[in-house]
Amino acid sequence: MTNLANATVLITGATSGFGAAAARRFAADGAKIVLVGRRTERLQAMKAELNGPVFPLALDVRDRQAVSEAIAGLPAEFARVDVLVNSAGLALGLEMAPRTSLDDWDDMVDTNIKGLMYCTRAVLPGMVERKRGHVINLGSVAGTYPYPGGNVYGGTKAFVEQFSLGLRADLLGSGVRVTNVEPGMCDTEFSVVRFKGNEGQAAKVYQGMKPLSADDVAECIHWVAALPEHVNINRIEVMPVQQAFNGFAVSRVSAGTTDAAR
Ligand code: NDP
Ligand code: 8X3
Repeated sequence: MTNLANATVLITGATSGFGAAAARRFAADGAKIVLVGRRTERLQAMKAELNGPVFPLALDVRDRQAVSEAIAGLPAEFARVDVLVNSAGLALGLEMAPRTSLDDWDDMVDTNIKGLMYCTRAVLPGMVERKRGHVINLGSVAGTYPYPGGNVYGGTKAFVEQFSLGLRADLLGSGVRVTNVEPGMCDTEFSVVRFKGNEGQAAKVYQGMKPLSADDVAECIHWVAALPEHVNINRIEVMPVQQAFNGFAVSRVSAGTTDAAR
């Protein structure tokens, strides 16, 4: 197995959900953790909670220059990133495409695609030079299976899936591993963010079913990282037992009359 004690693990989106749970899981192994997020008070609270070497890094992953400078400027103890967990991301809204907000679309592209690209690009040269490392991306089942209102969110996660496979192609022979973790429904702050702070609407998403927990997903993230260094899990798709698939949707009225009602 890969020894994660003393490994440096940089986690984006570490102030909540999967990122925070992953930080706790890797810290339990004795890893050094770089916590990335925008909410500084949360970063400080995580630092206080985790026992061991932790470097809180307040950063907006959408800011290309800030990402590159912050990662290049990490203190020596945390500078050799062994594992990057790209968890910063969000869905905004569940509107049908003709009515959705372009600002929301921009924000999802800027965070889920461009932010993830910037963080990945910043750590890759060091990993390649050291001939070891692991990039673990948070994709989603939404990157593979479409659902109404998932439009650009699903598109960003399809990018993450294909980008992850493309990285595998580029990094062949480098010793660097890449995994796309693709969860289904998980009750984090994800739906509260998607519904712009409407906690009632967010709670309805998980009503009457048992979603994944952030710890369930952190266990998957940790498992792929802890496997022996010659083993690469390309994709790991994980859903709650109470989530599955539906049939294709069919419009039974003449063209042009229904879909406008959406
Ligand atoms: P949360 O909302 O609980 O956490 C999202 C994290 O992303 C927060 O720590 C937030 O920190 C950070 N973040 C968002 N925007 C930025 C930004 N611009 N710069 C830096 N950090 C940012 O959601 P989850 O933990 O559930 O989601 C994590 C990832 O997993 C996302 O990519 C999401 O799309 C994906 N996912 C979620 C699923 C779910 O059902 N929950 C299922 C499948 C995938 P801060 O606000 O402090 O910056
Ligand atoms: C989050 C899972 O199904 O809400 O990526 O899109 S879903």
